[in-house]
Amino acid sequence: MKLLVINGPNLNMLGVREPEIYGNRNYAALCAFIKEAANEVGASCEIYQSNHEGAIVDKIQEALGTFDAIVINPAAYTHTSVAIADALSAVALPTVEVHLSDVMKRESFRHHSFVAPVAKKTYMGLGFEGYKKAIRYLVCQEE
Ligand code: CA2
Repeated sequence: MKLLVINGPNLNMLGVREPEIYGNRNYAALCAFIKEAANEVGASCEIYQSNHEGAIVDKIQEALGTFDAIVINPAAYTHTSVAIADALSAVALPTVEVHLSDVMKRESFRHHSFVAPVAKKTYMGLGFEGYKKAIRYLVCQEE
């Protein structure tokens, strides 16, 4: 199975600030963790990070015919982007939403996700482990 993992704005800043929310490990460590999680279940994966909404929409559209499933942490666009939700809906690839932090325990503006209704599942508050769970759910139907 070919997985596309998309990380939204500012996730490339991991490990630089706000360790109490996002942990001490940096973005390179997250990418290594995701690659390892995919390897463990025999999947290939491409990891894409962008700070730009339109670039993420383009990447989702390009996934059609190239990838079998999408793992996405849309970061702040989770709470604002109809365009990203529409793109996921348009390509109709099995998608799992991931958040490092538990957004339901944070500010109320983070409680709503435009992506959740088009995702098969959402993992939040599990740190890096959420990406592994998303990959295992898509590849092995493991909850
Ligand atoms: O918990 C998550 O994974 C989020 O998607 C992260 C987003 C936030 O806007 C969502 O509400 C929840 C923010 C990612 C920014 O990450 C930073 C990492 C280090 C320093 C500053 C920001």
